[in-house]
Amino acid sequence: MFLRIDHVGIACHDLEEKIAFYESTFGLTVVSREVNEEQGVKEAMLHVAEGEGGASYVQLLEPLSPETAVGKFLAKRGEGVHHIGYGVADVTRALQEIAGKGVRLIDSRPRHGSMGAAIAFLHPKDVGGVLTELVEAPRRSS
Ligand code: V0V
Ligand code: CO
Repeated sequence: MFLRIDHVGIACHDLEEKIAFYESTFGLTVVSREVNEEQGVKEAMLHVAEGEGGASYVQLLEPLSPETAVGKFLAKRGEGVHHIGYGVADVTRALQEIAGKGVRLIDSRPRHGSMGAAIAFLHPKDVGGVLTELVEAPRRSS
C-alpha cells in the first residue's frame, strides 16, 4: 500500500528557528512554505531524498494557535516527532482498505495538504500511538 515515507512531521514552537537549524546542521533545503488554516499550521517542507517512489521530506510544523492539533500536542508533549506521512498512489482507495481493517479514520475523505497533495489522517490510538498520514502527491508533469 505504501510507496515510500513521504515525510516526517515535526512539531516546533518557532518555525523559522527550526528551519535555520535544519539548514545549517544538515544542509537541507526548504522547497515549500505554506499556511494551512484547515489543519491549523504554518509549515515548511525540507527536501531529504529522491527515491523510485518519489521524494521524501521533513515537514516542520508550527501551530497557528494553542487550540489546534499541533498546539495541543506541543502543550502535552513538547517539541518532537508529530506524525509519519506515507506516500500512497490513491488516498481514497487506501482509506477504504484501511477502514475495512478497523482503524479509525480521522478524515473519511481527503483534505488539502502541502504542495498540492491530497492527505488523510488515521487515529494514533489505533496505530500504536503513531499519528499516521496518507499522502497522494500530485502527478508529476515531466
Ligand atoms: C494526540 N495524540 C497523539 C498525537 N496527538 N498521539 C500520537 N501522536 C500525535 N501526534 C494522543 C494524545 O496524547 C491523547 O492521548 C489522544 O491522542 C487525544 O489527544 P488530544 O490531545 O485530546 O487531542 P484530540 O483528540 O483533540 O486530537 C488528536 C488528533 C488530532 C490526533 C485526533 O491531533 C488530529 O486530528 N490530527 C490530525 C490533523 C493534524 O495533526 N494536522 C496537523 C498536521 P492520551 O494522552 O489521552 O493517552 S498538518 C499536515 O501534516 C499537513 C498539512 C501535510 O502534511 O500536508
Ligand atoms: Co504532514
